[in-house]
Amino acid sequence: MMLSSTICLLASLVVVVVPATSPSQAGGAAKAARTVNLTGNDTMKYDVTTIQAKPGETLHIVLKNVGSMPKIAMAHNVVILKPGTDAAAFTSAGMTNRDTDFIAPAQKANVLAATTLAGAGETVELTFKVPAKPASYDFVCTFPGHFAAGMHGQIVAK
Ligand SMILES: [Cu+2]
Repeated sequence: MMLSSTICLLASLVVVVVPATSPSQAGGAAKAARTVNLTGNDTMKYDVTTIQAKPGETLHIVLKNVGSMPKIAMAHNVVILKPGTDAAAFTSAGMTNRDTDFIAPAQKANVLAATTLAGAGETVELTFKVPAKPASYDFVCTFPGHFAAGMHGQIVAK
């Protein structure tokens, strides 16, 4: 048989280790998304409110609602806003828009990425490719009243 000997061709994997302090140059091959886990609870708080990121990296944000109240009364999401968006105005505009996860249709252009709403015990997620330019991105929970109660945070990309 021609195939009596096995030839293994090993593709050489080159692992490039970028120093943690590496500044602006974020170019190169797309890397796997980095997972960031958050929780939301019945006191309307995220457990993580600042997410440090590198410009150009892809974040996979996973939110778990660790509370126990019924979803109709207490649900959480993560909505990342375009820089410059007035987060208070954004969330109050959406308060009556239950069918669109409390995001006003007129405000949709200010959303860079969003999860759906998670009720008690549920997990929701989003993928966000951080733009190459260093910036900070507010994220909010759009469930009525939650932003005012402090349910918001920031992705700091630098
Ligand atoms: Cu919430």
